[in-house]
Amino acid sequence: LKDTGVILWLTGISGAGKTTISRHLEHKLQEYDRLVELLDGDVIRQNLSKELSFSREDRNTNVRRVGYVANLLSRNGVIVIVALISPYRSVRDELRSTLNNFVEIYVNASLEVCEARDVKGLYAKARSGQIPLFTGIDDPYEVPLNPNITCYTAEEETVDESTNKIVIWLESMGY
Ligand code: GGZ
Repeated sequence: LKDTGVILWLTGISGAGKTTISRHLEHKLQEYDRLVELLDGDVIRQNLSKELSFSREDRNTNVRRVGYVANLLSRNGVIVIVALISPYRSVRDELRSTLNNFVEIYVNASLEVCEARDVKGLYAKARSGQIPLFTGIDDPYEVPLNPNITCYTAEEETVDESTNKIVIWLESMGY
């Protein structure tokens, strides 16, 4: 991989596998001796975006903030992996058109599958009304219409396959 920075933006609903793929990808890219930084929604919301709610406005603020930081890093040659639900198409498109080297990666697993897995028990809480505005339950997720890459994480691909798909794409695009 050549040494320009890039923003690998993983979008998808909770439990689709954004964090899992991100961690694998991080390790894989480090094998190429590249600087890699992971910006994960779960972690970002504990520090950089601590005061933000899950309203549409606050989610979009979160997404724009992370886009801003990702840009600072990527322009200095870092490979930035972002794992955010980022449910609204308009703001994703805004970043895609304003940021250099922005790669939109749709981590695609159906709500049915994610809810059945319910790794963190969040879907059950959302269904019982304990978490309002939960993406996929009572808040929208707008699927990417033209992502650069789609990872099918329900049953179709293993984590390794999804990760390799991204690396191969980067190589084929000259990164
Ligand atoms: C969606 C929520 C919510 C609501 C808490 N809706 O899968 P997780 O648990 O570990 O990661 C999710 C994280 C979502 O934060 P993001 O910053 O990625 O979202 S956004 O891009 O929309 O700003 C989920 C948890 O926080 N979580 N409440 N209401 N996910």
